[in-house]
Amino acid sequence: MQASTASPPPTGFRIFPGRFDRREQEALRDAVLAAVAAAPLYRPEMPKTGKPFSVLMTNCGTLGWVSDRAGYRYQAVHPVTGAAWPPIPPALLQLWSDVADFPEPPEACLVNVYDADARLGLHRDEDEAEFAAPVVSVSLGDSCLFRLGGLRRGDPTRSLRLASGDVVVLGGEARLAYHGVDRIYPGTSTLLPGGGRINLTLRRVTRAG
Ligand code: MD6
Ligand code: FE
Repeated sequence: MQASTASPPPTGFRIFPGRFDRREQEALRDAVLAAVAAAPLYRPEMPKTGKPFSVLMTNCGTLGWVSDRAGYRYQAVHPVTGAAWPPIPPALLQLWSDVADFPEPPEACLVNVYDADARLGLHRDEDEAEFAAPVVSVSLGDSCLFRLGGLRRGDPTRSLRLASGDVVVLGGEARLAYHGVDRIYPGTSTLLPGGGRINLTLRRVTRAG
């Protein structure tokens, strides 16, 4: 991780550079590729316009985040195959218990897959009913330039370079902060066959209890 610009991030933003070592990253990669074999990557579309995302997606967990012309939502089945999502890999459940500081387990793990040209526009994760729980993210493969803003779209932003094995937590005030991925740095990791970047985000979707 390498930071640039001045203003402090919102409280509740945490980063754990190199939280997973190479061997752990390989094990996570293999678990994610197995999940992708069961729940194939698909290309989401923007609500209303149907404009395709540059990022490919799938999910693990009892609920998965999807986007199509009808809108953003969580659902229990894959939008193309109609099958239940595969389970969240145990190493990710362990990560959540280690860093989330929340008593209930995550229900969704969104898998974002980036090629060299993919981007993710500035957004907030706000389709969940439980904002007391953080969103916990893991980066695998090529590095990216991650942008973190504030609670309003126009707030100042800062940019961080995230590398394979890094973990980011958006909790507290940062839970509803704007963020996005401006670019991928191709060829910066040998983890993924064919290159690219995978980001895993763990979310609590329903109110706990
Ligand atoms: C990405 N991450 O790193 C996109 N959301 O590819 C996110 O959108 C994200 O990293 C919520 C919390 C952490 C994140
Ligand atoms: Fe997000």
